[in-house]
Parts: sequence; structure tokens; C-alpha cells
Amino acid sequence: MNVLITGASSGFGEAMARKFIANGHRVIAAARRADRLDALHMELGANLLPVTMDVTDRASVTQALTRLPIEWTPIDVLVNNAGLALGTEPAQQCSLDEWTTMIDTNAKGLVTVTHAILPDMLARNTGLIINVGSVAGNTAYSGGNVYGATKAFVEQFTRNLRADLVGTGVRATNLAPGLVGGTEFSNVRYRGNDAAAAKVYEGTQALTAEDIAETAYWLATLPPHVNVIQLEVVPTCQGYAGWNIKRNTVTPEQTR
Ligand code: NDP
Ligand code: 8X3
Repeated sequence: MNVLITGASSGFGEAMARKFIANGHRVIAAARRADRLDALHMELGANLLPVTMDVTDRASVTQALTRLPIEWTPIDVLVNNAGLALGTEPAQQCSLDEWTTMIDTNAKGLVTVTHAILPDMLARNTGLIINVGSVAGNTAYSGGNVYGATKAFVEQFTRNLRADLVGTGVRATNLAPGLVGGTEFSNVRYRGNDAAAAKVYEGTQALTAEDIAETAYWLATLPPHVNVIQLEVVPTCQGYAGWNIKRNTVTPEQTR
């Protein structure tokens, strides 16, 4: 299989690249940091093609994908994994620039790459698109605001893809992990505050990037008549928190 993975310079994407290559497949590894991709290329060898691409930049995506060497096509599996969270503050304290970056990357970037790859999959009547969502896409939590909303977009976009693709051989899955440690996700979310990032995983046995890579590989090797639409994967130590009730609050009517 030829597998295109966005966000392959660290975390899940990097682990997925290792997993697919270890099993004899070829990986087009895309991200912005060329040095990280080159190091991965050095390590994993000729079955990895490093491709510098910023998913928020439509020209960068078009350029990267139209310049793919013919022997690296067709793409059998697209993993839309590039994404990020910025901040955990409540909405009223957030930066509009950070909100926009999350929307541009997690939602717009994902549809830009999908739009570029889908026609060829349909022409060949085969292919799998794995969109990396999150449990944050269907569970509200304080500080999740725009990040969670972008992942809700990923979930519903995947369901709507399934609605449009039914009757074709092209499959789509929303792979929605919960708490996963050992990646750069929280370091980015806490804007480089590594101590705050480490605290997220304190006292837990979080999932690892390898667990997610294992899941993605399983999805990609299911028989072609099987389409998992939605898959939530959490560590055993994670569950639902439920509604939040503040007692003795004062409503606007009471202050009038
Ligand atoms: P990492 O921060 O380790 O990896 C994120 C990857 O996305 C990096 O390779 C980064 O590469 C890439 N990326 C970010 N912005 C862009 C961009 N504009 N264009 C291209 N690539 C980009 O995080 P994870 O591996 O943990 O996260 C991967 C995905 O999984 C994300 O979508 C995240 O939201 C999701 N997720 C993570 C969870 C977790 O707990 N870790 C849980 C649930 C979902 P570069 O900077 O080189 O461009
Ligand atoms: C990351 C999961 O719950 O930390 O997508 O937002 S969470």
C-alpha cells in the first residue's frame, strides 16, 4: 500500500510511518518540519518519502501532491492526522489567532488534503481515508471550546463522506483517541510549557502513539467490504466526567 500521512514529523504520524513501513508498505510522510522528516527518512529508508507540506496553505498542498513521483502513486490510504490544540483557557480568555490556527489546521487543512486525494480514489473505486478526530469532538469540557469544535467537524465530515461514498469502494473512518501521551500534543497545547504538559499524564497510564498506530494499521488492513465509521480509543483509566453543576449562582434576573 501507498500511505499518505499528514503530521508525520512527530507523535501519531511518526508512529504510523514506522508501523506501516515495518509491515512492508510505503509511506509519504508530510509535515512542515523538513528536518524531522529527513531524519525519519534516514532511519526508515527508501520506503519513506519525506514531503514538506503545510496543510493550512492550499498552494503548499497542491504543490506537494502534484509533484509526487509517479511511483509513489496511487495513494491507497490517506491519514489526515496533522492537527493541534492551542490553550486550555475558557472561551472568554482565548486568542482569536489561536482559534483560527486550529480551524485552519484541523478542519480546513483536513478538507484541503481530502479534496485533493478523493477524486483519484473514486476513479479507482478503492481507498481509505482515516481522519484523526478526538473524543474532544463529542464530549464537551471546559477549555475545549474551538479544539473540540474542530474535532466535531472532523467527526461529522467523516459521517457525511460515508453518506456520499456509499456505493463506491472508498471508505472513511473517524479515529477518535482520548488521552495519549508521549507526543508533542500537550507541549504545543501549553505553548512550550513542558512541565504543564507533563502534568496532563501524571498518575495515568495514557495511550501511546504506538497504540494509535496499531489501530490505524488495523483499520487499513481490514477487508475492503468493512468500513468502521467511528472509533473511539481511550486508555483504561479514562471515562466520562458528566455535567458540571455550579450551586448558589446568581442569575441576571436576580441582580436586576
Ligand atoms: P503532535 O503534536 O506530536 O503531532 C502533530 C503533527 O501535526 C506534527 O507532525 C506536526 O508537524 C503536524 N502539523 C501541525 N500543524 C501542521 C500543518 N499546518 N501542516 C502540516 N502538518 C502540521 O501530536 P499528536 O501526534 O498527539 O496528534 C496528532 C493528531 O491527533 C492531531 O490531529 C491531534 O489533534 C490528534 N489527537 C491527539 C491526542 C493526544 O492526546 N495526543 C488525542 C486525540 C487526538 P509539523 O509541526 O512538522 O508541521
Ligand atoms: C486530545 C484529547 O481530551 O486532551 O484530542 O482534548 S483531549
